[in-house]
Amino acid sequence: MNLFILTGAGVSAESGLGVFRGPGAALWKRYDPMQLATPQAFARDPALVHDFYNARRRNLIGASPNAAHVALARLEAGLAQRGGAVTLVTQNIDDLHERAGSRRVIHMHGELLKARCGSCGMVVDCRNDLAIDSRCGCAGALRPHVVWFGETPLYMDQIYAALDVADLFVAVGTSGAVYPAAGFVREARAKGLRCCEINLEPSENAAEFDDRRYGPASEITPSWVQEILEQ
Ligand code: BV8
Ligand code: ZN
Repeated sequence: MNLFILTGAGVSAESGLGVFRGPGAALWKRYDPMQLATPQAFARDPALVHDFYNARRRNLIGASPNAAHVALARLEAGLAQRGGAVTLVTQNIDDLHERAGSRRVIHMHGELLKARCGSCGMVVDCRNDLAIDSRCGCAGALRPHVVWFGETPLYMDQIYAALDVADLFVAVGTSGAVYPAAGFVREARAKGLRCCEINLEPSENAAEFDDRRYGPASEITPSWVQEILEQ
C-alpha cells in the first residue's frame, strides 16, 4: 500500500506550535502570519519578520513531537516492513515529523530550522536567531528558508509523482485553505483514490473526503494508524 499523507499546522498544535486558523489561532497575538509570511513584508520590515520567525524557532526548539507525529512515523515503519510506503508531505515548517522518526518528509513550505541566502540561494542549518545583518559566506543576506504567500512551493514535481503512485490520500490537521496544498485532495479523487480527513473540525474541502474523523490529532491519528496496520 502506498500512502500519500498531507499534514498541516493542526498536527503540531498539541505540541504548542501556533495554527493559522480555527481554534487555537489566538496564539498569534503579536503577529498576523497572513501579513508577515510574505516577501513584501520582509522587504518592508525585515527585522519584524525575523522577530516573527525567531520567536517560532525558539518555541519549536523547546517543543516536542506529539502522539500524532509518533503514530505517523510508526505507520511509515510498519508499511515499509510490508513493502509499502508513506510519502509525508507537510505544509509545516517544523521538524517534529523528523524528530518523531518519520524519514520521508517533504517540506513544501520550507523549514524553520534552515536559512537561505538571498544572493547565492545556498540553504544552511539555522537554530539561532536571524537578524538583518545575518550573512551568508558569500556576504549575501540570509532569510528564513520558508515559502511565503505568493512564492512557489517546493518539491511540486516530487509531490505530484507521489500522488501518481498512491493508493490512499490522508490529510491530517489542515484547514484546506492554502493552495496548491488544498488542491491535492481533488487531484487524488480525480485519480480514484480513497481520501481520509483527520482534523479537529471539518476543513474547507471536507466534502472531498470519503472518510472523515474529527477530534484532536493526538487522539484520532494513533487509532487510525492502528486500523491501517491491522488491515
Ligand atoms: C502559490 C510557510 C503559485 C510560512 C505557508 C485565491 C485562491 C486560491 C489561491 C490563492 C488565492 N490567492 C492567493 C492564492 C495563493 C496562496 C493561497 O492559497 N492563499 C490562500 C490564503 C487563499 N498560496 C500561495 O501563495 C502559495 N504559492 O500559490 O504559488 C504556485 C501554485 C502552484 C504551483 C506553483 C506555484 C504559497 C503558500 C505557502 C504560504 N506559506 N507556510 C509560515 O509557516 O510562516 S502557508 C501556512 O498556512 C502554513 O504553512 C500553514 O500550515 C498553511 C496552511 O494552513 P494549515 O496548515 O491548514 O493550517 P491552518 O492553521 O490553516 O489550519 C489548521 C487546521 O488544524 C484547522 O483546520 C484546525 O481546525 C485544525 N486543528 C487545530 N488544532 C488541531 C487541529 N486538528 C487536529 N488536532 C488539533 N489539535
Ligand atoms: Zn550566499
